Amino acid sequence: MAAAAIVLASCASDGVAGERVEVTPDLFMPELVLSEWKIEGDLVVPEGQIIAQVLNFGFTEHNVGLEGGPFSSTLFSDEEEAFDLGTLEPGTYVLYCDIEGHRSSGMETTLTVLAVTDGAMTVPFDE
Ligand SMILES: [Cu+2]
Repeated sequence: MAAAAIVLASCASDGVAGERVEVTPDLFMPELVLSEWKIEGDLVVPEGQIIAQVLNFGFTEHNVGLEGGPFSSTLFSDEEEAFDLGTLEPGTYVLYCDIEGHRSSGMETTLTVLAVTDGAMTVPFDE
């Protein structure tokens, strides 16, 4: 089961510090939304295999990936792709666009992976 994707029963992005968010094993794709010059979307996810739906809402090409890890394809405007980030342990990871100049323009953010205990994860901060 560890390799399976996990569903967020409610959107963790709306979480309040200390809240327990139930997660159940199922197919769920956090969304990562790319535009000029930011990476937005579901940036708090449960541990395990993370398959994100990457959407390029920008005007130009973008991609997204983990520092030291896999990268999505480079997507044209309005393209999207299912992107397997791999199986992630709890912690924080840097996501960025590796097209020249984009990261320094702001296309970098933090992905927070939370531990799942007893079928739920605890949101550590307000968003
Ligand atoms: Cu970019």
